[in-house]
Amino acid sequence: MTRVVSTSPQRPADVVLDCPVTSAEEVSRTVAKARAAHRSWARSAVADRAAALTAMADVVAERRRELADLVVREVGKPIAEALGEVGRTVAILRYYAQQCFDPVGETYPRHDGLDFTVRRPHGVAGLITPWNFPLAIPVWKAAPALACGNAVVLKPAPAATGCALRLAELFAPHLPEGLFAVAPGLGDTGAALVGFADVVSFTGSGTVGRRVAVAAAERGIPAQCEMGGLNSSIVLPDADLDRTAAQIAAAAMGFAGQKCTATKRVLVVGAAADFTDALVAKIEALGVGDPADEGIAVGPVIDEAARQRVLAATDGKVLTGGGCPDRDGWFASPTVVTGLGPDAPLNTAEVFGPLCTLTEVSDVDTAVRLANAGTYGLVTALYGNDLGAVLSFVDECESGMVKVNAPTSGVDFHLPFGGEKESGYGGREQGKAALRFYSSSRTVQLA
Ligand code: UN1
Repeated sequence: MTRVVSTSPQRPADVVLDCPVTSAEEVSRTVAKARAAHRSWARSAVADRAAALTAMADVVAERRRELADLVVREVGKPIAEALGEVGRTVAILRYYAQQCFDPVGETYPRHDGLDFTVRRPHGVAGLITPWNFPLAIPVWKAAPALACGNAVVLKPAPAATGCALRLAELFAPHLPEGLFAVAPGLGDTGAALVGFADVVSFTGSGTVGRRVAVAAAERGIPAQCEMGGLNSSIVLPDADLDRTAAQIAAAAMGFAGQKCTATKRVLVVGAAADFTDALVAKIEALGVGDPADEGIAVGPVIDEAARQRVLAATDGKVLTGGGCPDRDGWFASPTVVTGLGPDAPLNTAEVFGPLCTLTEVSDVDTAVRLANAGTYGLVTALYGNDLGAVLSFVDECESGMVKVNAPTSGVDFHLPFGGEKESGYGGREQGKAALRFYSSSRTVQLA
C-alpha cells in the first residue's frame, strides 16, 4: 500500500512521518463528518467562533519553539524563518478571530420593506496545501473558512504532513469534533477531496492547480488556486545599492528560494557591474548549512529530485554558486547566472530552488516588458526612487502584487494575496478577500 513518508531534507535518514494514505472512501466519510460538524458550527455565536480561533492562536503561541523545530526538521526551513512562520500563524488566527465580529452584507432600505444580503458558509472547505509554509498556508486558508462557519478537511503535501497532523492535534481540544480534519495522502487523496468538498482552495504547481480548477468547475463549486511565480526584481540606476542587494539576496535565496514569491529574475536597468558585485557579495555572505543553526539563511532543498532539478537547470554564465556544497542532505549552492535570453528555460519556468538569473536591460520599459513576459504574474518588485517610473510600473505591471523598494517575498496576512495569469485562479486569499471566498452571498427581500 502506498504510504505518506516525510523525511528531513538535511538528514534524509531521519523519517519524520510514515502513515497510510487516506482512501477515497475515508475522504468521503471524513467530509460527511465535517459537514455534520459544520451545521452546528455555522449556527454558533460569532463570539464562540472567535473564542475558538483565539484559543487556537494561543496554543500555537505556547508551542512556538516545538512547532518551529518541527518545521526545521520536516522541511528544512532555517530556524529564524520557521519562528517567523509560527508568529505569522498566530497573527493570522488572531486576525480572523477579530474578523468574526465585523459587519457583513449590504442593506437596501425601502419605505415598505427591506432588502439585504447575508453571507452563508459553503459547508466543507477542502484545502490542499504545499510543504513550503507547512503551518501558515493551512492556517491562512483554514482560519477564514472556520470564521465563516465552514468545516475544514486539509490534504497537506506529503513532505509536510507531520506539521499538519501536529496542528490538528493542537487544535482538537478547541474545536468541535470533526470540524478540522487532516487527510494525509498523495494526488488521489487530493482528487477525492475535490470530489466531495463544497469549496476548494489549493496552493501548489500549475499542473495540479489547473486540474483542481477544472474538477471544481465540473462540480460547480468555488475554487481558488495559487500556482507559483517567476517573480522579477527590477533595479533602477538610482536604487540604494546596498539595501537593494541585501533584499534581493534574501528574496532569491532565503529558504533556498523555495517560495512562490521568491525573486527568480533580477533585471538591472543600465550598467549592471556595481549592482552585480553587490548582489553576489550579499549572496556569498548568506549562511548555508544546517537550518537548525541560528544565522543560517539557506538550508537544503526539499528532496533529491529538487536538487537534481536545480543542478540540471543551471545554465548560462555562473556568477556565483553552481553545484552543491560538500555536505550530507539535499543542499544546492545559492546560484546566480547571467547571459541568458528572455526565452531561456530559466527565464520562462519556475525552478523551486536557490537559483536566479540576472539580466542587464537598457531602460525601465524593457524591464517591465520582460517582467510581464511569460505565463506567470504573482509579484514583481521595483527598486528606485523616480516617482514617474514607480507610478508607471504600478500601472503597467501584470502581477497581482507589486512591491516598491520591498522584496518580492514576504506577505502581510491582512492584505489580499494572489496572482494574475497562470499564477492565480479564483480570486485572492488572506485579508477580507478570504472571507468573501469562504462564504456566498444570499439576497433577502422582505416585502
Ligand atoms: C511569503 O512570501 O512569505 O507558497 C509567502 C508560497 C506562497 C506564500 C509566500 N503561497 O510560497
